[in-house]
Amino acid sequence: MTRVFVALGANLEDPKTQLDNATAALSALALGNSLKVSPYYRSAPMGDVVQPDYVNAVASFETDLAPLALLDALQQIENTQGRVRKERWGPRTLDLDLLLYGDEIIDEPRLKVPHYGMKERSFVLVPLAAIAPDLILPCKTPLASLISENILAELQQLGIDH
Ligand code: 5RY
Ligand code: CA
Ligand code: CA
Repeated sequence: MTRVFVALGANLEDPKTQLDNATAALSALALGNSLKVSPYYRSAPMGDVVQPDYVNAVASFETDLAPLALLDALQQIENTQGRVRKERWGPRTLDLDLLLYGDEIIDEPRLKVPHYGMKERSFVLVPLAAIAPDLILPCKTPLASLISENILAELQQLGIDH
């Protein structure tokens, strides 16, 4: 039995409903009553693609699925909710990213865990902290220090003194 964390993102076709439907589907993967879901956060799109704002959240649950079986299940939920693969990093009805699989480090062609971008993305770190404030990543870094670093980097980019 392993506790896993999954990032949810949507910016097409009523994003909040997409996240509601996705969390209902995730609850079917979760053992017992282990599912936790963060609040939903509206966030400006990161990356170079012009696209609508996102609604982001993070869910966590316990599972007996192996990592690749879990990845298959997440991709099936994306497909069921009308995910169409067009441009890279473009808008989507639902994106589910496996962030953490217990404290395992996985480096396979189909699956890299921890998720490569999570340490630099407030739209992942902030909802993650809402359900797991004391989390330490497999690299031993506390989540709270990643959030502080991110806030400092964002202030620096804006040219705000601190
Ligand atoms: C950067 C580039 C591409 C960050 C950067 C992506 C989401 C990224 C998003 C999402 C929000 C994407 C991947 N620098 N913006 N942009 N939420 N996904 N707010 O889920 F994330 S495309
Ligand atoms: Ca993503
Ligand atoms: Ca993804």
